[in-house]
Amino acid sequence: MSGQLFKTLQRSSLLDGGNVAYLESLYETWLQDPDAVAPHWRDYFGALPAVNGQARTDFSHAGIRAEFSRLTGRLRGHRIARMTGARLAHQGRQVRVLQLINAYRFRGHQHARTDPLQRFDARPIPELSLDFHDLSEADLDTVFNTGSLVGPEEATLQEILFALNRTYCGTVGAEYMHITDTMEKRWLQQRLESVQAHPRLTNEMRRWLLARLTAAEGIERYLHARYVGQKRFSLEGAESLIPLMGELINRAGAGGVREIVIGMSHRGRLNMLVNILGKAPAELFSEFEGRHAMQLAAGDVKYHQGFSSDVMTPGGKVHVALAFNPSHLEIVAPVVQGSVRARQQRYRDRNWRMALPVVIHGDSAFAGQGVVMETFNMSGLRGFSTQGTVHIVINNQIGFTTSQIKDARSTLYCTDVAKMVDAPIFHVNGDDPEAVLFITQVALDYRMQFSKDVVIDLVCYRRHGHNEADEPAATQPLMYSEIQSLPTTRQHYADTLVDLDIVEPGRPEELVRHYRDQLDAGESVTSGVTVNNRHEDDGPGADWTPYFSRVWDEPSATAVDAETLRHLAKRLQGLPEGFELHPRVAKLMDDRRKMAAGALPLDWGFAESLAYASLLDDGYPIRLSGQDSERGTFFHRHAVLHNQIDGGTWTPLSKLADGQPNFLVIDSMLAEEAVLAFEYGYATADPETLVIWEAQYGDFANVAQVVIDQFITSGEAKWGRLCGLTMFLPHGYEGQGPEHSSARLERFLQLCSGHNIQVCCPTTPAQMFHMLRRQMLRPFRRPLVVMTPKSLLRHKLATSGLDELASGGFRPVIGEPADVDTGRITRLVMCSGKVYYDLLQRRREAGLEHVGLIRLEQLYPFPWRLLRAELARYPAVCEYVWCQEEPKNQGAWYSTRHKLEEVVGGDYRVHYTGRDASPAPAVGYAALHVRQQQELVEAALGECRVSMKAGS
Ligand SMILES: Cc1ncc(C[n+]2csc(CCOP(=O)(O)OP(=O)(O)O)c2C)c(N)n1
Repeated sequence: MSGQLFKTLQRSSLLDGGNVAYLESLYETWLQDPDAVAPHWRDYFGALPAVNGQARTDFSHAGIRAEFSRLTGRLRGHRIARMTGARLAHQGRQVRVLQLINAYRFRGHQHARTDPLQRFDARPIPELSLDFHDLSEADLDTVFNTGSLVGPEEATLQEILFALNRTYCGTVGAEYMHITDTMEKRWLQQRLESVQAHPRLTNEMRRWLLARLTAAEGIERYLHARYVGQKRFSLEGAESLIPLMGELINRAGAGGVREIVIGMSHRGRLNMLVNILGKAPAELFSEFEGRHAMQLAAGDVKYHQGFSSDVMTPGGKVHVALAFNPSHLEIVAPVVQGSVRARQQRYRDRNWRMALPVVIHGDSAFAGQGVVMETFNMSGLRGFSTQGTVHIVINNQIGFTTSQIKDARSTLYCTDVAKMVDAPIFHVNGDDPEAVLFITQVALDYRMQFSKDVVIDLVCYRRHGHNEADEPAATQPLMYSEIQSLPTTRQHYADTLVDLDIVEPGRPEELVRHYRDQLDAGESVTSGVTVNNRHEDDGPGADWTPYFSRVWDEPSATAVDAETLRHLAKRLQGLPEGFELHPRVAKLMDDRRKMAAGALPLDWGFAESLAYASLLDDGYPIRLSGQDSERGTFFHRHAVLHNQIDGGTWTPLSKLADGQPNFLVIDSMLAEEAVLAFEYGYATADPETLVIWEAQYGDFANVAQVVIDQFITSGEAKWGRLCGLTMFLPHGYEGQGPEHSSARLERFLQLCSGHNIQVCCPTTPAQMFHMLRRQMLRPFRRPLVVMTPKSLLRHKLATSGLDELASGGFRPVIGEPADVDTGRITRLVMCSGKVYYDLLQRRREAGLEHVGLIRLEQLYPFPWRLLRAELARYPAVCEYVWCQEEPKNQGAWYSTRHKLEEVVGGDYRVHYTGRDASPAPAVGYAALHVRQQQELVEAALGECRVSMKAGS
């Protein structure tokens, strides 16, 4: 090996003269960054042998050092004698020139002119100075090898510096040296450093840029003058966003993208709607004038409205959807990911990347909100990746009144979080529209090439206050006096084009007038854009028309005949040859075999599997994600089996039949907010798939409360968006302490209105089966919140027979069985969830035959009709009781009591039995838990009147 390497060294032209010091420095440079050295050196160093398994990049390792000194020693012997002093000195400088090149690649962005306000002098970066590298002006005319710098192999230091400054310290600051993948870095260097790769802008393109900037500025000025003081969250100061988006859509279309979903918050949204998505200005004006169509239960402000259009591009039509967003500044990001993933799923047989997510951020929000990090963390996960998102930060260097540098972040840039996924980050001066255009092309091409996230940091400013009624100078006087003195981006660019004779004097003003005239006429100001804003046609392949029913209790045939169930159960048992299950899993599979044969009653996990299998059989794809959902937190699901011999996996539900719908059960990353938002986004883009998010324990749903409040429960009222998302929230008081007991049922019930969601607490496997099937088979889509069980998963009473799956349906109310003499019941206990089994057992033990039990399996929409019908079966009742495990201020009591009393009717009151009100959901002392549980059961059954609470 050494001999071979030695020959390589001898052959190397760079080593001509045999400078060992040079070789060593080159090696050190390579260790820091393999791309900093020429390709043949990269190959050579890469080929150095690992010693004793130690990576060759560990130069400190004695073995590597020894190997290396052997080689350099031999070289020294052969060549050094022939070196002249001048030659040696030159080689030393050559090494330092390569290090200087590297320094520009690493740190040039810090010296770049990316800030249009130029409030700070470009930072002096010592590493970019000649001094730092022991070089001087005297070296400027010396010719050096350029190493891996794209361009000629040799150039004077002066030329090298010119190229480096142009690439790395102009109006673009490119950060990419943190990327570990060498191919990506090389690709980016090619695009950034090579002059040929920079677009030669035609004059036509320049005029297009000016026209787009005129539009961006024009709409804001028009609204400013016409609707004085009304909030519009102006884009002014960041007008380059409009040509950026125009170019992005065009280029994406040309590159084969068919759908783009854009997520953005308030800033510049109205501008986007009119200038990119082609919303008719007249429609926007009528919203400013308060003349909305008012078709929705609540509606939303104009800068939260979603919209979609078909945009004609050189590659054909692209469906562009601007996602509805609430006021939370970043939560739409994971929603967009889910929506795009659903759309990509439709293209999966062709090219997943045909749907592209684009997310536009504010600088403060990007740096501040944790969900940004969560969303980046998703970007490479197999169940969540969308093959790369283009992120654009409207970096206006302020957040409402908060100063960026002092108070908004601890990082150098607001974009630093993106480095966690090795995303390249391009800081670009928003006042240089041509640079913005160039970087947009590089960013999009990178995403299309590598299927990874990329960030454009559009460094700009905010011309007005946070909103138009706000006075920014009150808190940022210096910044705003600077801003007042700046020409607008359009003006600046128009002057440049006039100076260059590309545009005739007077033409820019003509463009301004023309745009204003278009707005006056209320007509669309975009060309090649067709508004396609109908929910029923939500992009290619998504048809919502079958799901517009609003009747929640429309019957649906959820039963599946026993023969089909047995066939599906058999398919679920199939395993590949030689697949060895863990003994506990093998026992579970064996039990399921017996359940299908009628030898054992069905448990929860099996009924759930059969619900999925039968829905797949009916043609519905399924997607279930959550922490540890593949196995199931409580060891009950085992949707993915693991071969104990080779670690291979097998998912029986995806092996039911050839060509079956997609079944994906996936362990999610350990986050709730972004994951739930993702699944909401998925469900709003795909009515055909059963989409389920499962919390590890129900209480963790509160980490995603913003998704529940701002999307799941209110999305339809605000935006008319339908969504069939299902949430599994393990819930039940089992002595596990304050945190793992409650899914905070009360919070969901408080959010219920207008049949916006469904809240169910199924207590049998058959109920779970029918409920899940009902969610897909009914002609409407509404979110379903399920309080799922823990101990009931293995409770000997919480079982069902196969016949219960083969007949009947989901029962929102379950009273006493038909064979019970309900005429003798004088005390009726109503409850929901697992406490039913505690009541049942105690009633049996105590022989309390006068007590009847009714389960409310669906708490919302409240089953008025069914409960009334059920109560009619108990003519002798004189005491009505509600029993719950949750403390009185929690659970269903306060939101359900008035409904129960209305149904009970007459002078009857419904008495509360349950835990006293409490600030914590449950106690942490196991013994106290047991005592409380026993007391509330006895109180409900009327055994212990003392602790029974009056219903007031
Ligand atoms: C999660 C969240 N927290 C707080 C707010 C209130 N808020 C609205 S805009 C804003 C400042 C945003 O600054 P930045 O992200 O820089 O965007 P800009 O408005 O400057 O474009 C704040 C704090 C919000 N809408 N959402």
